[in-house]
Amino acid sequence: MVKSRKISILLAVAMLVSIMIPTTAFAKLYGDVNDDGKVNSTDAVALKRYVLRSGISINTDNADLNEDGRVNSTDLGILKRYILKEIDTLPYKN
Ligand SMILES: [Ca+2]
Ligand SMILES: [Ca+2]
Repeated sequence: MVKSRKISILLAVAMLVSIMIPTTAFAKLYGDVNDDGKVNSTDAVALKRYVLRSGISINTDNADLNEDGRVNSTDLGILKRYILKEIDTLPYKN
């Protein structure tokens, strides 16, 4: 009886972990430069500041929108176009 309860608790924990991991800890949201879970003009502002070397910290993994390994004005241009709905999906490679 006690053993089966332990197993069901373990199963419940395992299920919770498997549900939570893809959506939180390791999720990558391209364009979410400030890591708030949304892609909007705030991210463009943050990325612009970063590109202009104003010393702010951003999520550079999410900011490399053309996946060239660098975060620069090209990525800023892509993010602006994405926010303006000129691009449907990120990352954007051309
Ligand atoms: Ca954001
Ligand atoms: Ca890039």
